[in-house]
Formats: sequence, structure tokens, C-alpha cells
Amino acid sequence: MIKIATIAGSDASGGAGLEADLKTFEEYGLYGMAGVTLIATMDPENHWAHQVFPVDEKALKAQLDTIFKGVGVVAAKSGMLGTPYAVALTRDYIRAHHIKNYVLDPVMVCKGNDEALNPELNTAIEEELLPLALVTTPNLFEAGQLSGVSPIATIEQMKEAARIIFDKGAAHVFIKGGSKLPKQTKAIDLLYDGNSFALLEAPLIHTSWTHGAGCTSSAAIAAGLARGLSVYDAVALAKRFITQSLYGNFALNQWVGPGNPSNWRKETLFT
Ligand code: PXL
Repeated sequence: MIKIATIAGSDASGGAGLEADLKTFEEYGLYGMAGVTLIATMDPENHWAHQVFPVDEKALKAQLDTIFKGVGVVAAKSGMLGTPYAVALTRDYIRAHHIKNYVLDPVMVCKGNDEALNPELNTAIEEELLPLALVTTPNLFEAGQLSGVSPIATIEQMKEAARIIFDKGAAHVFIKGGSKLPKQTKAIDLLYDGNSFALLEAPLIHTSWTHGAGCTSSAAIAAGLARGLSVYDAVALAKRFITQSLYGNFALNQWVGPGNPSNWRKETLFT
């Protein structure tokens, strides 16, 4: 069995965070583990307002010992870290256990917000984790924060941001334009490896129910790497995976709806 880990927050609503990661790992036929950095909850009595409860440092460290020392993984991703010690522990364990297949999803926002949750933390993510990442997977907002190219509204600006983020140490930069790049008729993402750019396109899926799409797509990239794919092949497969997941989108309530990673099993019905 191929083993993989996510270091991420728990989304109590189940669509994003480590829940999305584990569902995705399962679809790739992998054995997934999770180091929980925080618990995110949403208030049904107050417009689904988010609250974040960090897991304390000792408990996070003990989880990472269990996963990395006690079991071992061939790939890992990190998602919402939430605290400076979660960033430092992620760095320490990825380094100490020589995790080459490390995917850094530099989560700075939850869907619908365009204000960084925690600016000081973003600097730590940039300095401590970007240099360890085989692939980093910012969305347009996060790529803007990491590169200073903000807002990013064109493919040229995506390329400029990718170059800057690459120069900060990530071996590959995958910017998820998705449905957010203005004036496009496709969902466009960009991969940069320091030499060339690859644009990945998929049909635009018109829905607001995209909660967890970023988590799912970076988990799928890590899962592809765990299965031995090249970075390009892992990213291209992940793009198909997230597109299928979004075809299966649904509402949880009036505020939020996720994709459905298990929709992958029906891929041939849609292509
Ligand atoms: O989609 C970003 C995200 C990541 N991780 C957790 C979340 C969210 C957004 O809600 O709750 C735990």
C-alpha cells in the first residue's frame, strides 16, 4: 500500500481541508493519514461565519511522529496550517524525513474571502516551506500575495507571478486560475518548472459550489506523485480529477457546497 499524508485543518463541514484530502487519496487508491493542525467550524446561526480552533503544538508534533516516524510516507501535502508552530513543525518533518514529493498548498483564504487570514503566517510559509516544495499550488489570490503581482487578471500576470514564486524556491509552481481568471471561457491553470510554462485548460463549470476545490486539487497532485507520476503528469491528472469532482458539485445548505471527489468514478460519463 502506498502511504501519503496531509498536514492540514479539519473542515467540520467536510468539503475542504483534510476531509477533502483523505477522500481524494482514497480515490487514488492510497493509504492516507492526517496531521490535524486546526479545526475549522462554521456557524449556522451566523451566516456560516468561520471559527478556527488550533490544535496545540504537542498534539500536532505527536501526530507527525506517528505519521512520519511511526509509519512513513512517499508523499505529503500541507494545507491550512494556522499557527507559526505548525509551519515550523511541517518544515522540520518534511526535511528530517526527506519528503521529496511535498506539495505546499499555501492556504491563505477560505472561499469567498479576499483578505489574508493571517499575514505574518504567510511570510513564514513563504520563507520556511516554499524552498521545500516540489510543487506549490496557490490560487490567484495566494499567488498575488506570494509574488506581489496583485491582482492577477491575465495569463501574462500569472506567468510573471509564477516566475517570482519559482525564484523564492519552489521547484514547480502551479497557479490555479480555475474559474477566477477574468474574461476566460475555460478554467485555466498554469504550471511553471523554471524553464517553460504549461497552460492546462478544462471546461468552465458554472457553479458557486466549489468549496474545497483547491484542497482537492493539491491533494490529487500529491497523490499522483505518490503513485510515481512526473510532476507534469500528476498535475494534468489532477486537473481532470478536479474537473470531474466539480461536475459532481452540490449544496450542503444555503451557504456552501463542495465538489465530489468520488465523481471521478464516473469520468467516462462526462468526457
Ligand atoms: O478551502 C480552504 C480551506 C482549507 N482548509 C480548511 C478549511 C478551508 C476553507 O473552509 O476550512 C480546514
